[in-house]
Parts: sequence; structure tokens; C-alpha cells
Amino acid sequence: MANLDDLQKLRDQALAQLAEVRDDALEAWRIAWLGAKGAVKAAMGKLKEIPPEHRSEYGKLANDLKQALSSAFEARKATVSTVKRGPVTDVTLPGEASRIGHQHLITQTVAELNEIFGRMGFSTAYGPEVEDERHNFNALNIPPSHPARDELDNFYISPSVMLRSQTSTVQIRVMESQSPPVRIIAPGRVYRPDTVDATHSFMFHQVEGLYVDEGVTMADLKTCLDQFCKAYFGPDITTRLRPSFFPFTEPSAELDVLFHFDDGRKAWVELGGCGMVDPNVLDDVGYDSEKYTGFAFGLGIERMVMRKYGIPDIRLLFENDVRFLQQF
Ligand code: FA5
Repeated sequence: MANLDDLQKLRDQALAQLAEVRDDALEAWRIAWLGAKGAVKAAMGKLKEIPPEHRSEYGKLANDLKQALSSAFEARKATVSTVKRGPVTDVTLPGEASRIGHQHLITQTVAELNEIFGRMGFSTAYGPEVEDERHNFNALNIPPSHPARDELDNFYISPSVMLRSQTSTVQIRVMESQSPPVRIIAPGRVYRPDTVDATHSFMFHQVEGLYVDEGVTMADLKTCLDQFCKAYFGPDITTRLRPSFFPFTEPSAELDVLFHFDDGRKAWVELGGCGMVDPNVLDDVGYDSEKYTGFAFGLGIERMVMRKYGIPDIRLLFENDVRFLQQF
């Protein structure tokens, strides 16, 4: 026959089980103990078996039992997740920002060159990096015996195919495909088996310029390059043209810029070659050299970048050390 001790045993048993219950077993515990067909309900149903003098005490204890188990259940539910556990993620912690890359300094500079020369009316042209000897040499008035063709100074793929050694190849490709007037720049990679040092690499970038029209003069070339240098380096830069020689320009010159170094020193630094397009080159592509004149230039992009940003060694630009690259 049911008695008051039974209620105490039920209570101990239920609370002991509840302490062990995890996650989705919690609801099963509630149904077993507090559900409509659960143990507490069954214990209450036994009230009529209790002798009349103990009934009110039994009823009170049974109610207390129900209350106690209900509160214990709610308390447990608050601490036990009913969601399946995976790796614990604390969503309140600050996130880990992923590193966002950006364009390489050379790529940024090419965009800047396109923009500066674009303002002067130049459009941008591109040519292949694998070239034939016609575009790298013949059409540029470089005869078969010229030392610039030496095997040791070029990356030949076959006797007549090579990695281009200068962007001047694009001058020829553009003039072959359109009639004058022409006003283009051609930025791109070039390859030479030069010994690598602080200012030389076997792969580097040049920007070629070509302007052919009626009445183009050396004064236009000088003005164009001076204006470009002022736009790129700043209005205080001083430039000069120094006589030189290239087979495809006559007269030819080197473009130098005067740099003021931090230690007070000043020095002329060569950026590239330039000159008036040789009439032989114009004739070879079918332009009337009696009617048209033109100027051309080819500047080393690494050289100008190194000067502008104070980069002491060209190799830094190609080693791809993120600590260096992220400064720009
Ligand atoms: C030329 O390549 C001519 N095609 C330039 C030219 C174009 C002249 C149009 C006239 C008319 P040069 O070999 O001097 O010229 O190279 C031009 C520039 O490229 C150099 O002044 C230098 O800034 C850069 N340069 C040359 N060799 C290297 C190298 N190994 N590494 C990095 N930059 C270089």
C-alpha cells in the first residue's frame, strides 16, 4: 500500500535521473515524471489508497513533489542546450579579418601611366611577349649583323622567335595595323638575360610611346616627356635629354631626371631612351616618311617606380614578400 515514504523515494529517484540527463533526453525525462501518464500523476492517483487520517498530508506532499520536480526541470532546461553540440563557437568574440590583397605596385603604376598618358591623348596598345625577329629587330632598322641580336643578349626560342627584349615591337605592330595619325603607349613585360643586380632583372617592364602625325617635332617629344615626369614624380622634377643612339630613332636621346636624395646629394638618373622615329622604320610599315614624322620613347617602369618610392633594389619588386608589397 502506498505511503509517504514512497513520495520521498520518487523525489530522490527523479532528481538523481535529472542530474544525469543530457540534451534531447530532457523531454523524455519530463514525460516519464511529469507527463499525463507519468510517475507523479500515478502517485497522486494513489491518494484513495491512503488511510483517511494521512490523506491530506499525502496530498500536500504529492503536490510539493510535483512543484519541486517542475522547478528542477525548468532549472535544468535552462542550463542544458537542446541543440546538438558541435565545436563551441563564441560568437561574441571579435572576428578574424581575412587578409585582402591588392594590386602589385607595378600593376598600379601601369594603370597610372595609362591614366597620365590618356590625359595627353594617348591610347593603350598591347603586343605579344613571344615575338618574331621582324618585330623585335628587322622592322626596327636593326640589321642582321647588329650586336643587339646576339644570342647571349636575348632569350631565343628558335632562330627567328624570341621573348621580346623591348616594347618597341608594339610600335611596329600598331603601325602595321593602322594608318597615321597614331598616338599610343604600350606598357608590358620584356626579357633580357642581364645579370641580376640592384637595378637589373632578366624580366622587367617598359612603357613604349609612339606619336606619328604631320609636323611632329623633337620639341613635342621633349614637352611630352617633361610633362609626363612632372605628372608622375611631381611638379618640381627636372628632366633632360642626353644625346644617344638607337637604330630606330634619329636623332636619339636618353631621358634623365634629376633626383635630390635624402642625404643632400643630387644625381641624374636614366629612365629610358627616345628619339624621332627613323624614316626607314616609317617606310618599312608603309607610312609616307616625306609626309609624316613621329617620336618614340621606351622607359623602364621599375626604374621610375624605384625612384618614386625610394626602393633600393629591383629584386624587392619580384620576391613577392607580402610585408614589402603591402606598403603600397
Ligand atoms: C630600349 O629598350 C629602347 N627600346 C628604348 C627606346 C624606345 C628608344 C623608343 C628610342 C625609342 P634600353 O635598352 O636603353 O632602350 O632600355 C630602356 C630602359 O629600360 C632603360 O633605360 C632602363 O630604365 C630599363 N632597363 C633596361 N634593362 C633593364 C634591366 N635589365 N632591368 C630593369 N630595367 C632595365
